[in-house]
Amino acid sequence: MVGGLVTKGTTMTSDSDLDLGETRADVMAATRELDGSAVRDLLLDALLVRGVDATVTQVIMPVLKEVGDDWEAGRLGVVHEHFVSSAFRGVLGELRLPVQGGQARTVVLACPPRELHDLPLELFGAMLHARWWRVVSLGANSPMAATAEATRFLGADAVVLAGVRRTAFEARLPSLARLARTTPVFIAGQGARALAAPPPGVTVLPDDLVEAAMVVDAVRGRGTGGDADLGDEDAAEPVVG
Ligand code: B12
Repeated sequence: MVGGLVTKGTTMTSDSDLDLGETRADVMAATRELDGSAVRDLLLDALLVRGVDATVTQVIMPVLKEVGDDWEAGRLGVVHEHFVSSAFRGVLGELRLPVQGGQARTVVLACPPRELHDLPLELFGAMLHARWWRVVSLGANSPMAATAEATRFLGADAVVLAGVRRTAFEARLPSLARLARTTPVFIAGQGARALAAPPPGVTVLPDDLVEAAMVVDAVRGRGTGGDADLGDEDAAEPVVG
């Protein structure tokens, strides 16, 4: 079965009607088999034929959700969760060619302190990259001070933070509001959506990744990133290992 998947994946189809439902099932099957080259070939095929938006929203995110749900239910092991995260990151990394030129805008991506669920944000970064954004990702559990520093250093045009837990944002509202004075700040994920109200100047992104990418992509011009400073509440930021 896995050999069949590899064969299919390496045959780069030119068919624009490539069935992403089928690809999704095949990626899921390859994940159960821990077959990294099959996952890679299937995803590269889909990315080349159907593009980043469709592949992320119709294949990668659903597989991520299914693996997460199966893991929680005990149908898959922690090994599958780690395997799929690593395989997806690898494929997306292969696509990330340098974005340069006057039209390129820069976005800083980060998960707030203590937030470890960074994979959906990385996938979102691939979608912004496909829209000619230079994506600078700080990853999981990023101190707000680091996010502000990167924003200032890069003169970033936008900042996107994502988190599953509401508390990841609740403790950071003053820092987020300060950052939003100089640079457009977007927050996303279940934690952001669960906030009673976002801090002033901060936009909550919709769960739909394509819609969310369009919201961020509407940002024009280079932000100053200038006076982004550190919040007092970040001073004694513990770092999760
Ligand atoms: C994989 C996973 C992990 C991985 C994270 C891997 C990674 N690098 O991302 C690891 C092992 C690190 C992890 C750790 C923990 N996790 Co966890 N994890 C999950 C799991 C199984 C899948 C999450 C996932 O990726 N889902 C797939 C995405 C596609 O779905 P989604 O998160 O619902 O996102 C949707 C939207 O919110 C939106 N979205 C999400 N992010 C973004 C970002 C942008 C920019 C946009 C536009 C949209 C968007 O897109 C999706 C569209 O529907 C979930 C349970 C589940 N079945 O979902 C638990 C879950 C999220 N984890 C949970 C918890 C509690 C933890 C831990 C505290 C302990 C634990 N029980 O394991 C730790 C530490 C967490 C921390 N400090 O941050 C809880 C969160 C509960 C809560 N809301 O507070 C969950 C729900 C499990 C549960 N039922 O208890 N986890």
